[in-house]
Amino acid sequence: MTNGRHYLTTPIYYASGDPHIGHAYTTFLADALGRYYRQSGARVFFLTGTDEFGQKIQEEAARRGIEPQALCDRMAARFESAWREMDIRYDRFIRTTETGHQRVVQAFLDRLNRRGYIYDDIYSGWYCVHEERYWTEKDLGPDATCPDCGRPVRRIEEKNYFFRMSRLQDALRAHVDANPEWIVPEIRRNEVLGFLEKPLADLSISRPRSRLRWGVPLPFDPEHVTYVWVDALMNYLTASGAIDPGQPPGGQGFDDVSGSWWPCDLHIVGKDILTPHAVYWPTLLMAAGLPLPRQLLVHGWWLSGGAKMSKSLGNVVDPLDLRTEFGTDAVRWYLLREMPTGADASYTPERFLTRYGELANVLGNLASRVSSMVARYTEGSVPDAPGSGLESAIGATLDSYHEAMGARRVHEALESAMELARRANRYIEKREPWALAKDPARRGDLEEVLASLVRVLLVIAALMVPAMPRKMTELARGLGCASVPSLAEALTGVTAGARVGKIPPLFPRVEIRGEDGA
Ligand code: ME8
Repeated sequence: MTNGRHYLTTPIYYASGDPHIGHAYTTFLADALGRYYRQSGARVFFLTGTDEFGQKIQEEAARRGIEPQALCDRMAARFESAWREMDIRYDRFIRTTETGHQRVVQAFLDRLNRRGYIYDDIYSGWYCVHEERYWTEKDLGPDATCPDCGRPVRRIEEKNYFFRMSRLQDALRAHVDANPEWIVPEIRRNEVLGFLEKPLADLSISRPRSRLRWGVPLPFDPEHVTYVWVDALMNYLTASGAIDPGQPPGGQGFDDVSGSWWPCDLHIVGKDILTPHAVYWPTLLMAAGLPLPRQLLVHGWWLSGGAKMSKSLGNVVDPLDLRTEFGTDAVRWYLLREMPTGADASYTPERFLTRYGELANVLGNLASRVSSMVARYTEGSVPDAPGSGLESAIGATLDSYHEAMGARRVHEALESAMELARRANRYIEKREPWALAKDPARRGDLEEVLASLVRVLLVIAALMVPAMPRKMTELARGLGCASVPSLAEALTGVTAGARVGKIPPLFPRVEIRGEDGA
């Protein structure tokens, strides 16, 4: 976060398929960090969207017998409504077919061309449409298949325009060396450093229109369209508002990005798209003379049965299905808490139920115990007492929570908040409010214990709201607040006399249907 502002992004997802749990994970992660920064008082700009050009989209549209634009309109609407239903608080949903974006792409490429970074040549090699990637002979799997997705590749020989990426190899390596936190976690940084040990090739940035019509025409040769990855990466710049393609070269904003959201503070991506983000994108920006994004957070894959969850493998869990039974927040919590940020994790129904059980038994149980004790012992009103009973536990939690969030270990931050709930449950066992309530001489102690418990619940609500905005709002309302208090407000304590209602189970028991649906 710089100067109280934070610009963060998800990848823009291909408009060729429906949103699935992998997309949802990245988007929840961005949403949780965005909410965390907002809560800390920052101005946040959270960007997501859809990637709508390229051969993959053109072919999917043809397969469905519709125009590519119609497919993109349909899928962009699907993503937007999925994100709205899942409480994603994005500020901008970008679609790469927007005219404004296409003009930024053209202005960017025109600038690279003027700066001597573009040349044309004949490309001959192999191409995988699904991954939208070129491969060399030695990369290929058995029977001329794509080493990433296993599909057959195509032999291609055509004129392409190239970006002189090789020129920037040393500059990029120097940047990665000098900025240890630029790519997190470290394993991904090391992967990029390893990649940069070998000579960096130039990057093909175009496709002939004779082969692919669905793309942004090159400003210097309209018979060619921009390679989808090049156009896609530029979405982050378009949305920042830094570039005004309507101005003549020299006045479009490339030399002064102040007043815009550029540079981006945090790009969040999956490890499958590390190279475009850690190599193509920064070198393109360097060539254009633009500042680089401040950080790249690279997360792992959700696996199912040991393989990456992906539409083509047919092992995808639809997050919307889980939501119907368990609610959005349980899904958000599971994904964010279960996956160590940066590593891979396996989705299993058993682990999902274990995490759900923890929400119900630790947090849900704490909330209902506290609300029913306040109802029973102090007539449903928050007692007028300092409520400092769990002070040191709260202090330790805040330290570890902020430390983990800062280091992008969101799962650890959430775990520290859950641990505070466990501490609060133990505090109840230890202080036995039911015993204190029997002794009028200990009325002061009882009030202090209950005030401490209400306070700690509000702190927990403030710590967990980035992951579970809906449930934590329900909790805060049950404790007499209009909405989830900021951490600072939660810490100053509870309002004496606030009305605490009986909080219905936050995470109700769910009847699990068997295989046969019975
Ligand atoms: O790559 N586990 O789009 P895409 C975790 N359009 N995350 C996953 C996942 C899984 N099993 N599957 C997908 C593209 N993701 C390009 C991006 S950006 C300028 C262009 C997430 O629809 C993860 O964030 O294939 C991954 O990087 C992204 O979805 C890929 O989405």
